[in-house]
Amino acid sequence: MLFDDWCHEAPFRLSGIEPPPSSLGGSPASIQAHQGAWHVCLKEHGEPMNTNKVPTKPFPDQKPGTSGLRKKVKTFQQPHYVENFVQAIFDAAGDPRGKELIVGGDGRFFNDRVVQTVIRMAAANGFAWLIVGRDGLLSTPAASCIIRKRRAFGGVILSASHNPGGSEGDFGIKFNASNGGPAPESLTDAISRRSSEIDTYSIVDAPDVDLSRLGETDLGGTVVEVVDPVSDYAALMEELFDFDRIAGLFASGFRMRFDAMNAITGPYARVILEERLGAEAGTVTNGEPLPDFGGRHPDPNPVHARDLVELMQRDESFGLAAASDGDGDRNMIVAPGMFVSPSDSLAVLTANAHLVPAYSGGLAGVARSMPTSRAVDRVADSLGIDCYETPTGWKFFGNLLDAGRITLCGEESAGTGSTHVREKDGLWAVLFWLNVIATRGMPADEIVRQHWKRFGRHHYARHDYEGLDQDVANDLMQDLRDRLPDLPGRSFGPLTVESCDDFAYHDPVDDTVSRHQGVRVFFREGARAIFRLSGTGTSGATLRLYLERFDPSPADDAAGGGEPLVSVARAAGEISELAARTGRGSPTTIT
Ligand code: VG1
Ligand code: CO
Repeated sequence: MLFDDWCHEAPFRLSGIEPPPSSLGGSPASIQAHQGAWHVCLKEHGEPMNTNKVPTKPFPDQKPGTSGLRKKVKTFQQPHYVENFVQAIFDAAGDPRGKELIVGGDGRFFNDRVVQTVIRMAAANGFAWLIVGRDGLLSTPAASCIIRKRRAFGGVILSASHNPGGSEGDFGIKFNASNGGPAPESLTDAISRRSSEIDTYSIVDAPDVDLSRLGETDLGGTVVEVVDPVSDYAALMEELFDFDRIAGLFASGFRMRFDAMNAITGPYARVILEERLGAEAGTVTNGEPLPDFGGRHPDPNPVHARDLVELMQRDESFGLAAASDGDGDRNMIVAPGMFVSPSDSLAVLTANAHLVPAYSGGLAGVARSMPTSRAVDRVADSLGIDCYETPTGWKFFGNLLDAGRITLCGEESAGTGSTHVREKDGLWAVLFWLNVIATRGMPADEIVRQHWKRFGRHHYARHDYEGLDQDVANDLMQDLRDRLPDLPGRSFGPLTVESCDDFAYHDPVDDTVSRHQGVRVFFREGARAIFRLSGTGTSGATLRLYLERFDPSPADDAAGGGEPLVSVARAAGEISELAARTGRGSPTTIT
């Protein structure tokens, strides 16, 4: 039978939704092409449905930041606001007809409404197949996993990640491309351009799809398939890590606490840690995704998850504590008596990667975002592998991962990831730690201390100045850039500036250049201060000041980065005239 004939009968196959047999003759030849053509064929033969072309006017503020478009819920609730941006994505990302799209979000307030809008618009724009997480839920790394597994066109992820939720909080939309990773800058620029000229969007007339039941629904020839959000992701984790060994660790009485912060990771952590690996019931706390995250700020750091740090100071029966953020891509690791800085965590995982089945064959290279401490650089050096320094945000790692130049990567903001998906991945990092602890048979704090002994310690802290006046923050950064040529050789207290620059990244894979990614000041004494403005905030400006100081022979105690960084913070304050310009005597948050 020829493909075209098979296609002709497709309406009769809709209820069964079986792919064309690979034995079909005629073109297209490959299975991949068969799948695509089959989707087109379903599209042609499915139930006709009314598609509306709705006139609209551009909004001036739909420019994606570090990770997608993030605004107050109220902004997204304006008529046409969501629709305009989603149409801009579809217009900029390439011809959607006959393609497959993954849709889901972190469950925050408005997720349930926007997911239905995206489904109706995707159907109107000609997508043939939509994979939607049950109840509209998908963690960011799980979405990336499914895009890759299904070789989909891409994914629309509804999340403002670590930003607060609820009706007064934030919402966000991001698009991930067919490699599973955040849209690269060229695409986010194109989306933003399109949003500024848009005059219509397409949407089908249809009732809400019931997302509470697994299975398929036909929406004007577009198949909406509701899937379990956890199973593909859990299966991938099982391939990467030694689950038997980790289960053995739990069976021997190892206890841990995982705080899902009433965000998306609860269902994932329950299945993987408690059901598959046998961690005791109650290991996962705050496991129910809630629209307002229970009123907490789903940003896993020692401030917003202070109780975990305190637990690990006082209760010796726990071997590890961890938390993730709103959309499940960040990880916070707390060892007995010790918060592990994310920069250190990346370095420790890199140094121990050979103990994990997925990485036992060696690492191609590693990458860290520029503000992330240079701890991992030392490990890369000792392993004889390349270490890349990228701007903040996951979109810059994608090219390096796709090109096979790196295997692991991470950021100071609690993001760590690898080739397994194209996003940072919170639970993955926790499983990595568990695999290392189980294999080395050593407590997590001891693993970190030994790491410092071998490589030295990079004391690290980030000072955030939130809610600044936008102009004040922009002027501070501009004046700082203007003064860079005069800084080398000048002393600030005990520190002398060795060099400084306005960080620009030259992507070695596609040759694009990204400028103004933060100001770096290096001091002769092994210290560094970085200044940059956040690209994820939704009110005023947030100035991030990143402080680092290397200590080649650290004391054995686990005390945080405070003391060694005092002089670095002072020097940074003087250089930028921080207090005088912002009127702030101290940061809003220190992590
Ligand atoms: C912050 C972090 C950055 C991270 C980004 C997205 O960006 O600093 O490292 O990649 O959030 O993380 P910014 O521009 O505010 O510094 V998530 O988990 O909020 O998507
Ligand atoms: Co996140």
